[in-house]
This record gives sequence, C-alpha cells and structure tokens, in this order.
Amino acid sequence: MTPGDNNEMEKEVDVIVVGAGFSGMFAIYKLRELGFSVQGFERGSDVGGTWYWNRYPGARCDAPSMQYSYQFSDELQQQWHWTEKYAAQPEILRYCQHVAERFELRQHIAFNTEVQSIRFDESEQRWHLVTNTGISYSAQFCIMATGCLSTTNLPAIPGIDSFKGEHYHTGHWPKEGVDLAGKRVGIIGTGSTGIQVITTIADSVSELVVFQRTAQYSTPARNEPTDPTYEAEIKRNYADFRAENYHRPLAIDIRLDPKAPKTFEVSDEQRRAEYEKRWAEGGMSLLLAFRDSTLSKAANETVSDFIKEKIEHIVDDKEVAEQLKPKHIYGCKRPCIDTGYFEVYNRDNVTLVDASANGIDRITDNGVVVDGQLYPVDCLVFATGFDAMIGTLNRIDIRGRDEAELKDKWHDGPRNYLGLVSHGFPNMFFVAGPGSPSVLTNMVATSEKQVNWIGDCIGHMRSNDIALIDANIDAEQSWLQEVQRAAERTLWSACDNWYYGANIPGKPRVFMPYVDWPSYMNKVENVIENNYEGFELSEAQK
Ligand code: NA7
Repeated sequence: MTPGDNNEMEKEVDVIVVGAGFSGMFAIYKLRELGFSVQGFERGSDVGGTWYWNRYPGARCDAPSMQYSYQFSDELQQQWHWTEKYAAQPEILRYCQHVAERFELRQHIAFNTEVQSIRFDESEQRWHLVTNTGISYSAQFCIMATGCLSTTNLPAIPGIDSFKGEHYHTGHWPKEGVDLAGKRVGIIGTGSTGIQVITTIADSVSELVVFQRTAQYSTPARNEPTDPTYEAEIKRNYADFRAENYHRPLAIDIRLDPKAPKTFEVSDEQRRAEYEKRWAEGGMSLLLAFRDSTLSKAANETVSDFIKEKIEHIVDDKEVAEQLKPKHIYGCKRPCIDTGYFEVYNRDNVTLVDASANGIDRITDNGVVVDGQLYPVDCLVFATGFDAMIGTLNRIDIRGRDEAELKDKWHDGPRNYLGLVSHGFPNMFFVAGPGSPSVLTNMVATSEKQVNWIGDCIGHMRSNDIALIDANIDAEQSWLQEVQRAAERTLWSACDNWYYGANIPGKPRVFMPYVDWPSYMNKVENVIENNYEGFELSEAQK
C-alpha cells in the first residue's frame, strides 16, 4: 500500500505520538490541551516506557525522585509523595500509571501496538502510519517519543542459542517476576543495570557468577526514605526549584557548582576531604567535585584513584579487588551508583570472572566459557545494555520526502537540527532524540521542556497557517558539528561508550547526545525569538 491509497480503515488525527513513556505521555497531554486530536501508540500493554520494561530485580532510578518527575501540574507534584530518595521501578511505574489515570491519557493510546511504518505524503502533506495490528492513521504531525534505552542489546556471543537454562535480558524482564532463589545464576554485564541486579540477588541465589568484561566505577547511592523536612522545603516552592534546575548544567540539582575551584587549586588535604565528604553523601556528585573533574585528565585521575583506593579497602581478596578496578577515565562511561556493590564480592557465593582479556569465549548448553574455563549455571541474566537513542527509530520504516528512509539518511550517524527535526522529514519531531541533551540530563525535566517547545511550535503553525516545518540542511550540518565539538571538549570522548554507539558492532561512531543543556535551552528559545531560525516553514497550500 502506498501512502496515497489509504485503506478504508485509516483514521485521521492532528498528531501521532509514538511511545507512552514519560515523554510520550506528556506529549499526548500537551497536544490535547492545545486542542489537537492526538493518537498515541505503545508496544507495551501499559504506560511507563523504560519503567514498564525494566522490571529486573533492583531496578531503580539514579536521579533523585523529587526531580525525576513531572512538573507540568503543580497539584500533581504537590500531592505525589515519593517514598525514597531514588525511587525503585515499581514506584516509578505506579507514578506513570497514576498520571495516565489522573489526566485520562490511556483513552488516546493504542497499547500492545508496534508501529511498523510511517510515511510522508508530499501531496497531502500528511504522515501515514501502519501498525503490526493492522490499524492505520494519518496525521499532520508525528512526535517520536520512542525512548533512548528501548531496544535491548543481546550480544552475538557464540553458542548463545544453545543455552538450555532460563535466560533473561534485564530490559525484557517477565512481568510475573522470576524466582532466582537457590539457583546458580550467571550474569553478563556490569553497567548500571548489572550492578543493581548483582547487589539485589546476591543473597538469595545459591551461586552468582559475574562475567565482567569492563570494570566500572561505582559510588554509594546512600538511598534512604524521603526526608520529610527536605520534601516540605521543596514543596513550599516547587516551581522555583524546578526553574532553578533548568539553569543547571544537567538540569538537575546534584551538587555541581560551575564556580567550584579547579582540582589543583586546593591542597591535597582539602581535595581528599571533599572526596570523602561526597563519598559519604552518596550519588554521582564525586564526579563533579571540582570544576575540571570531567574536563581534565590529570584532575580526573585524582578522583578515579580515590575510588580505586575505596575498592581496595572494601574488597577482601586482593586479586578480585584488582580486577574490579576500572582502567578507563572516570565519567567517560556513564557513572554507576550502588548499594553495597563492591561488598558483594566478599560473599562466598559470588565469583567474579574477569573476561577483560579475551571476552566471553562462548556459551554452552549449561554455562559460560571464559579463557577456556566453563562456569556452569542454571540461569543466565543478560544485563548487556541497549542499542541506545536510535535503535528503536531505526526499527521503524520511516520515510520522508521522496520516499527517503530515515535509517539510510542516518547510516553514518543521526542527523537533525537541535535534536528536533531531521531535514527531509517535515513535521516529525523527536523528543529526547539524538542531538539533544536527553540522556545527559534529568530526562523527565528536559523532555518536558522539549515537548513544550514542540507544542508551542505546532500551535504557532496553526495560528499562522503554516503547514510544514523542516530543518534547514545547513543548520542541521552545523548542529551535527556542534554536537561533536561539545563532546570532544569533555572526557566523554576519551573512551568507548554507548553515547558514541560503541557498544553495538557496526553502529556509526557519532556522539549522539548534546553535552551542554543550558546552552541548548537558550538556543531553542532563541530560535523561536528569531522566527524559527534554522528551520524552514511553509504555508498551507491554498
Ligand atoms: P550498559 O551500560 O551498556 O552496560 C552493558 C554491560 O554489558 C557492560 O558491562 C558491557 O561490557 C556488557 N556487555 C555487553 N556486551 C557484552 C559481551 N558481548 N560480553 C561481555 N559483556 C558484554 O547497559 P546498562 O543496562 O547497564 O545501562 C544502560 C544505562 O541505563 C546506563 O548507562 C544508565 O544511563 C541507565 P563492556 O563495558 O561493553 O565491556
């Protein structure tokens, strides 16, 4: 079927929203409030996105709950009570469900529905969408809220299909849960997810074998029940707190002071004291202790050495401690936070298998082989991450002007202007997509900001009889260069990480998120003041 010859069942709306996680839900709400007809699509059976799928043991957000939440409704933020500083997955999912109910969002969403294709028809100036359930829609606008970590990565380890025991990817954890008690469990992956699973299941399984290819930095989360005094203080002036946070480098209040001294401007004793204080406080703030901690290699070494000392101190077995010490620069991979991670390796039922030299040889019907040695397990957990940021977009057959495929256009890396619109794909907006700060910020807050921008833009188009918005090709090219340049100024560019697509074989090495949130926010606001500079707006055909 070509876009033109619509099948009879095709329905028409103003706006299509793909994905019903935090950004998709808010996009549906926002556009509906502006008076547009909206239809959402979601492959899960309910809202929640990342928090719907990632139900693995220990799944928890590493951004503080009172910030990792919506701000569009003051009533909502006043009435909702987060029980912990860092909320666990079930609580975040309950929150998403509450929001869906409270704002009557579910009626606009087709659940259990995967979008297969979205094609632009130039003559109609409309997008046509087809799903795996056979329903089809056409709309003037598309908002792609497909998530940054929504396509799982199951690595092509030889023999992976031959394993006969239970096996799970953390990003597809069964809804009904899994009983791991008393089993011999192997886990592959020691990123943020692996660390959460390991610390949570270690005491209930009979044996836990951790297959580690790259050792990770992790600092104590120091999670705790929400402090009522803190909660009351924030709620007294929530709006101001939110507004202030938008001006912070990561759109979040995590003790990052742009005016802090540089690492070597203080004495060794002062530096040590600051690190100790931040280690005791918990969270990721150790990485942000000094102004240059993420910018200068020498500065960064002082903090990475500090963490390595802590590992040495915590882990009893010296050889294991050595294997757990990361080799890369702290912060060039996403930092992890934990509750008793390194301590786990002092347990008799936990074995660390260092696969850093040659990776995993193969998986057999009953275990995992590393450096020629078989480690038998009953169950395998893959905490092996995601085809981040563009994986889900690339799985949809998206065709813009002249039938050009988005996947082809992005063959050498994603391209768009300000992370919002990709040239040749008019009226299709990305939320938290590549080219926007997204994963390097407080995602809920910055996605809300982006959706507000998109809503205002669509509202402006309607009021001014503008039919199409596209990105200017030169503006897009300059933006791509700016995104790369901004990353190169930081230590993010100093090692392989998923922001560069380095975790997926064959994925182009392009830094995907934009590092500098406050300047991004200024840019997108200035664009509006300058009559959508960098975009091409065309009037409706008469
Ligand atoms: P990550 O951070 O991508 O971690 C994936 C882990 O899986 C990491 O330790 C990888 O080791 C490991 N991995 C992947 N493929 C293999 C193979 N083939 N063999 C051995 N080990 C492998 O994903 P997470 O889910 O932990 O976290 C994603 C984000 O969620 C996180 O950054 C936060 O933003 C929240 P490697 O490092 O590649 O050697």
